[in-house]
Amino acid sequence: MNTTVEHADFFKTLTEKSEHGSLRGNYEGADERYVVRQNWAQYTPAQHALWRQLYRRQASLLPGRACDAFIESLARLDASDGIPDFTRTTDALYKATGWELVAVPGLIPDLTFFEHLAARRFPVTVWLREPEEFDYIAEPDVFHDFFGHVPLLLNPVFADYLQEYGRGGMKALKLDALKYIARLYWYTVEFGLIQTHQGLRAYGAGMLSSGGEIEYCLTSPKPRRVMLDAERTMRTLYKIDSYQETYFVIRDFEHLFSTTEPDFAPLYEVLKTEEALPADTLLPDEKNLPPN
Ligand code: HBI
Ligand code: FE
Repeated sequence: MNTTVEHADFFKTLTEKSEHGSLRGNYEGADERYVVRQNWAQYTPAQHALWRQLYRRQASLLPGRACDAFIESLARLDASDGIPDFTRTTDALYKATGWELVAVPGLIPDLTFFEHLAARRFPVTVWLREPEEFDYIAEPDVFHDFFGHVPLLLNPVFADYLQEYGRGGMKALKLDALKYIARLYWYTVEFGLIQTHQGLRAYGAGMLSSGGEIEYCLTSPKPRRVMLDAERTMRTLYKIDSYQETYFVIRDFEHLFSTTEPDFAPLYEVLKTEEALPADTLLPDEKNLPPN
């Protein structure tokens, strides 16, 4: 199976699944914002051990592949010993950038997700994958959400970007433009690359929490690597069940912030008249950046 699926459709399917009780999380105790108690004491020694294994493997892949801001911030989170207690992380995070972590059962509705981000609250899934899922898991778990997403919340510019993204998401829903803003999220927060003096580095949680794509995205000659541009990125379809066919590259986190800051309402009007671009598109005037 290797199909291009719209992110919005993907999440719609998941919402339907949750209504039929087949999303993995336990949504019963969730409040109206889908927040639950992490219940840290309930994690078993085996789950903490699996976390340490996941952490050790993934941390060993970061040098030369993840951007420095990610590596430095991950170390500051002090999360190598076991599944972290979110309240402890929040203490450090709140002091650094005013962000908090909230525990959620798993995927949550788009509007709720955006509202959390706009209020500088990052939703982190509470459950951990099973040992058989060490290398791949379809739904985000605590390892993906925490290891992949939380470190960069310590970076002030990225922290502001993600809040701005949440505000943009709320506006996009009103303008019937979810699929466009979801593509931007996918190609930045999940699968973004950044230029450095040492070459390309990963900053997206999707590849930073993946054993294979973290190397593929930087060195494989197969995928395209093009500079991030709001219109181009929001026009581009993406793969949810294979490595990406295109990565969008930022110069620095200011580039990311300034791309997201403008009011996208006029751009959505243009995008609605345009055909979406397949995930493997390279436009005639576009430079395909070389792999490392
Ligand atoms: N819920 N827990 C969780 N994590 C996400 O990344 C997420 C979500 N709900 C909706 C959603 N993402 C999308 O709206 C964005 O990825 C665009
Ligand atoms: Fe994610």
